[in-house]
This record gives sequence, C-alpha cells and structure tokens, in this order.
Amino acid sequence: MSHISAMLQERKLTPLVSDRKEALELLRKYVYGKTPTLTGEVTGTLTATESCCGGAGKREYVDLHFEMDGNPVSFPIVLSSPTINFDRPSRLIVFLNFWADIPNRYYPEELLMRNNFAVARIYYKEVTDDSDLADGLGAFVDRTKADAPGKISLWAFAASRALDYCLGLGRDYRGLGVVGHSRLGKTALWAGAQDERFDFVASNCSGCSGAAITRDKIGENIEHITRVFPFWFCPTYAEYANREHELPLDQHLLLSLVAPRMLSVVSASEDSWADPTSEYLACCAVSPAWEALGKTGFVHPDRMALYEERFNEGNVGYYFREGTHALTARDWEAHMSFWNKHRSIW
Ligand code: GTR
Repeated sequence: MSHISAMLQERKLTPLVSDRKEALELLRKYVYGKTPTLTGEVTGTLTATESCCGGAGKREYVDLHFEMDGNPVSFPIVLSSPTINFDRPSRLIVFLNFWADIPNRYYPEELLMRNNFAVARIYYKEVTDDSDLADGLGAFVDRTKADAPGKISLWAFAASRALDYCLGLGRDYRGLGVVGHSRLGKTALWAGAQDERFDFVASNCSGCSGAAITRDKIGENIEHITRVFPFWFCPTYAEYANREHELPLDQHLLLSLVAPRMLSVVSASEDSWADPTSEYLACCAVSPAWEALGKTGFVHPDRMALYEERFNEGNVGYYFREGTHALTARDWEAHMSFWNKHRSIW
C-alpha cells in the first residue's frame, strides 16, 4: 500500500457519496445548515463608480437587493473590472474578504486587474455580522432549528447572489470563480460545492470545517470551533464535538462536490491550527470524485508536499506556501496560475 493510502486509511474516512443531492443534504444537515431560498430576482443599485489601480481598473459600488425566503434583504458589493485593453474577455471572481477597504493586505486589486480578472468583492460582515447577531441576512434565521443555516451558509448564499447580479449585467466573462481565506475559505468551498456555475473554487488556509479532514486533525477541532464560533454552523454540528468519528461525513465530501470543476487549495506551513497535513490528505482523498466524471483529480507524489511545492497537473491544485496563516499575493498568483493552466477556452 502506498504511503498516502496508509495515512488515509488510518483516518478511517467515511466513503464519498456519489449522489450530489444526497451529499449536499448531509453537509446541510450536519455542518452548515440549510441553504436559504432565493425568491425573485437579484437587482442592483449602482451607488458610485471610480477609476482605480492607476487607470487599470474601474470600480462599481452596487447595493444588491433580493428576497431570501420571502424576506427583502440587501448587501453591497464592489465590482472592480479591468480597463486595460486585453485581447480576450476577463474572468470573474467573487471574492469574500475580511475588510471593507480596497485594496488591502488580502486583496491585491491591481495584480488582479493586470491579470485580467474582474472581482466582485463582498465584505462579509455586510452580509451578516461575524457573531450571533441576528442582523442582515441573519435576521431571518431561526436558530432554534437543528438545521438552521449558520453564517457560513449565509455568506455562501451571498456569494451566489453576487454572481447572479454580475451575470445579469450581460458581460462576457470567460470563467467564474469564488475565492476566500480562512473562515471565508470554508465559505468559498461551501458556495462552490453548491453553485455549479462557479468553475473555479479556491480555498486558502480554510482548515477545520473547510478543506481539512476532521478525523484526527491537529489544531482546531469541532469542539473548539463550535464553542468559539457556534453561529458559523447549524446547531447540530456542535453535537459532534469530540465525536468526529461518529459524523457520517468528513470534509473531503465537501471538496468532492467541486468535481469535475477546478479546485485550488493553498495551505501555509506554519498554520498548524488549520493543519496543512489534513488539508493535503483531503485533496488526496477526493480524486475518485473527479475520476467518476471522467476527469483527473489530484496528481501528487506518494508523500506529503514539501515547502513551496505546487501540484497543478490535475483538476485539484495544491500549493504548500512557506509561512503563516494569510492570503498573500503569492497565494493569489498560485490560484491564478492553476486556473490559467486548465483554462483552454478563452
Ligand atoms: C480562527 C478559526 C479558524 C479560521 C480563522 C479565520 O479563529 O479558528 O477556523 O477560520 O479564525 O477565519 O481567520
């Protein structure tokens, strides 16, 4: 048996579920909670525009309006679009970020404009606050229900609504991505797992309840994450604190739902709280989901990744950056080059 297979066997992972609907239901029931329903259309009010990046981009500030489970809700996005005269249409990234200001340390806006990516930036706290506060989209959630959507579900739902709006503009996008880091990396994965319009899904240092296998994970675990951030998940998830092995799923199921599309995972070497080993092993465990759909999954050697190694051959890409928990320009560059490699239609 190969070294990686033996490591995976030790984790006693649950089998992948090939039925997409069933897999999504498991993740909703046990981890993230149910997905809200969109009623009607998403509309946008343009509140301002400005030039950015020394003329390399244009920003549009837009308030989105729609009905969630029949209730009127709203949140803003900032859509930055390249204005450089590229010889091909741009791709669009829905990017969930930690701060409102643009650019900021996780958002190298100019790098993205100059690489011909349009970016719809969501400042996640404007969707609903990162707490048990029942504001924004969270105002309509009944937390007494076992499958009530956690905030990750609400932020993921918002990512899809930003996509609805941008697609409604009728611009010619040649690829659609969703990107997030840490708690927003968990969110990007959940958004990408559910919304198959995203053909590129990127998770940066998403760790526990994101890209990392939960069984025998080091660092953060279900007990810790649901004690400190209970509102991120459905109430049921907390019942599995210290009972990871009884959960009828593990996080590779989440990753498998991105198949046959592109999945890009970045781990940082000093991010032991997220546990790069468990993130890498999750990538190793999902190839059958891609293979079942006639695609190559994760192409990797029979060992753990070395610092600064990148594996980009299959439709699951992995980069093991040396350094700490962050979303760096180098991570963006890794996500973009993986996407470029597999993007044959412009
Ligand atoms: C930590 C949390 C992690 C990760 C991180 C973040 O406190 O334990 O799961 O999501 O926050 O989002 O910055």
